Amino acid sequence: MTETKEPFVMYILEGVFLVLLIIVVGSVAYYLIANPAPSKLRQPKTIANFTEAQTLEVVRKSGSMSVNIQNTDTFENGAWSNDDQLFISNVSANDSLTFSLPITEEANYQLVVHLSKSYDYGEWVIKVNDVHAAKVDLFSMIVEPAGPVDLGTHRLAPIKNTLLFEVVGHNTKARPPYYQLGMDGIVIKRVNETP
Ligand SMILES: [Ca+2]
Repeated sequence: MTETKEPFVMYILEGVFLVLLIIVVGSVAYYLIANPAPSKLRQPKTIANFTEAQTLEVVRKSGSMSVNIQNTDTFENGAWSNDDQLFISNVSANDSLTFSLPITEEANYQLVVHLSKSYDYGEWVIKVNDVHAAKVDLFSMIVEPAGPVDLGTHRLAPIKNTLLFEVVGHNTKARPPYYQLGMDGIVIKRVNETP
């Protein structure tokens, strides 16, 4: 009887060993999947003379637009300053949103806005002090930074200077709700050249 028990015990021990091995390997694999090493793409972007969008005062918004800070660390394509953007949602056709630019001294300033693209973002016209500065189509199949949009050089005094975003349509490939907007922030850089 003892001769037949020894192999049986060995089978049991081997089985227990295999189960433990599977548990250990599975746990390590789960940890690696759940806690991936941070990608370099997800490190926040550093931009000189940058003002975060959420620090701009909203002086006017039409309709029932919602303006919220959105964390961008789950977006895998590209990097955003401070790992966030100002997300403008619940936008209807012809809606507009106006910010105030923080200017403390009269000078010439180059303005460069950093926006985002996504499958449900709209086409927007951007105006500085009511003067047309750019038109952008923010549609993309993926969520990604739109790249710098140069709004030109402007002579700005420390009065109420406005940065207006006006929705003018959407790409034919855009998906509902079509007209959204994401803004990382704006470069406000003092320059010598005149507008
Ligand atoms: Ca930002």
